[in-house]
Amino acid sequence: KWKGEGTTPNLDSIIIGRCYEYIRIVNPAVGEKNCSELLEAFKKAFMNKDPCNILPSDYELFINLSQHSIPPNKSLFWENNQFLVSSYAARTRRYMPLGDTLIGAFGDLLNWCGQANNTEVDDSCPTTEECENNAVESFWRIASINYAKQSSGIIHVMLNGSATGGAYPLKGFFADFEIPNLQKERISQIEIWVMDDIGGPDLDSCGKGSVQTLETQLKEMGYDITCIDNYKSVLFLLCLDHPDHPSCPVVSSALSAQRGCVFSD
Ligand code: NMN
Repeated sequence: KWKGEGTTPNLDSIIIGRCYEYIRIVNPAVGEKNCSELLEAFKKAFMNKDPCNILPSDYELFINLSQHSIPPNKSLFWENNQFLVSSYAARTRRYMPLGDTLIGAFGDLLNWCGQANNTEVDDSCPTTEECENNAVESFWRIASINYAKQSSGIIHVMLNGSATGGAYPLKGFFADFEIPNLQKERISQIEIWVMDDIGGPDLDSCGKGSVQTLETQLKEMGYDITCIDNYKSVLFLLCLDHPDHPSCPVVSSALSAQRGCVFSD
């Protein structure tokens, strides 16, 4: 039928589990929520409907019910490095990217769609090339818009300097749905981090290529911008898997401590 992956098996159970884990353990600051009610509102957006006729506004009730504040300085936007972002963010302990909000928890890494005149989910779903108004695309559009509107203080953006097609794609959720919805008066600064893959090509960096396009665009909108190439804190995380690679920092005090250990005994 459709070219895209079908609904993730056990979707309801995964979502209920994630929802309670989020409100009870990950981020109890969101307060009391009825996760069954949230799941019903989520499913109402797309169940029993033509899977190519789902609009972002169909998720409005779900978004309103699951809304919570994003603490200032905790927003982290990104393109082309979802897994690096989620490990760096550490489930809200360091940052709170969209995937680490309650709304994001309902969709992160999952897939879903319904069928017209049928109360079952489908085992194949339309891709955005097949139709733009599909259940997953429309969900992330409204989720991204809402997340950008809630973001304040210093805004962080993590881009991939080794991405083919540019670190800052001109078509993507960040460009199309997040930047236009940032609330300028609540934002003090935007800090861009351009991380190259370890051993990967250095295609884009601060002041060059598509990153320059982004910097110019944001400056023209009146934002105060800083850009950092291979921000050290994130680089340490990348280097966990490549400790001896020449582009990984040598921590001098750790080295002397190690030496100290060898000689002190
Ligand atoms: O790389 P794409 O899919 O264009 O989207 C990344 C941006 O859009 C991020 O800034 C993020 O806030 C938002 N987004 C996040 C998810 C997710 O967390 N799984 C999905 C789609 C869009």
